[in-house]
Amino acid sequence: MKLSGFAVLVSALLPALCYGFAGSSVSALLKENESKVSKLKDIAAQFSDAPSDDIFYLRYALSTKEDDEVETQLKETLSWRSNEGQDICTAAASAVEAAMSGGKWDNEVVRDSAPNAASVNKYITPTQCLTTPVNSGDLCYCIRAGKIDDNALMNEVSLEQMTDFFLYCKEVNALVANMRSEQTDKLVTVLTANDLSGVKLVGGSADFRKALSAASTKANDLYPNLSGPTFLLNLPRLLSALVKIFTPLFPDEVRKRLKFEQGPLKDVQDLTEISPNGDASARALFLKQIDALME
Ligand SMILES: *[C@@H]1O[C@H](CO)[C@@H](O)[C@H](O)[C@H]1NC(C)=O
Ligand SMILES: CC(=O)N[C@H]1CO[C@H](CO)[C@@H](O)[C@@H]1O
Repeated sequence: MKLSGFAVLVSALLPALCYGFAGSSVSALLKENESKVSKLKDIAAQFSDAPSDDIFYLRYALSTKEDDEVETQLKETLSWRSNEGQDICTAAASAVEAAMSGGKWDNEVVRDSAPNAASVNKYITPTQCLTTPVNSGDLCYCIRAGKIDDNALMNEVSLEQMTDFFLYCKEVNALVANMRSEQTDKLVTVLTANDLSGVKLVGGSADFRKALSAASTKANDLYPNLSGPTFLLNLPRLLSALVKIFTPLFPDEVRKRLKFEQGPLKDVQDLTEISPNGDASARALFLKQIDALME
């Protein structure tokens, strides 16, 4: 499956324990955690449309939280998925299925199926926002908020609609990560490369930032064991001011795992260059830089 250009907006970024979980394969983890997974699946049976995918439950089973906390978290997720989140989850599932039906990833259908696509897609395209596989087998969600006309965008959509759009992107990423985990027998993580070049210190849309933040907080609960480190790249000189704007967007646990770096994506004009169908040398450099950041 090709993920080139699979564009999604993320914000959020769950904590990752250090990268380097070279450990067990998905099949071994499923086996060792079989009883926990099946207990979680029994709980899920009370909800309509609960996912059937074992890896979805495995990510809960691997939680370091107490069992009753994990069960509560699962119930809350499933309740969201069958109520407020239902349209988002249904749209994401059919989009991913349609995207793969031709044998190679068709990103357009994923973009077109997003909530409020008609408005949002005018402002957010794969040139500023895309998810691409990296050498480790994980997915890297790349975003350049500074290249998005957030004020114009937020004139067309509400804070809630924008949040739904981001949650849809996270659901698509989660579905793809679980599918690839199954195919590769390695638990796939979603890394985030947040390129801050061109980001405005003042004048950006507060609602856009609030939507990122709301989706980030929600996703932290909805997708345990999914998100890896967040790289904050190419921070302009006015560093401290920017840090103040950006870090409150992230939940506490995430804040601790933010990594500031210069370099990756710096000379990339358009993010599609780093996709597998993009510019071979730009992609090779990006992959090398991400490998270095993950060490
Ligand atoms: C998922 O859980 C495994 C096992 O506890 C852990 O090693 C890995 O780092 C976790 N991944 C993320 C992204 O939290
Ligand atoms: C509850 C449980 O069985 N957890 C196990 C899941 O698999 C990991 C990795 O093998 C074990 O370390 C856990 O104890």
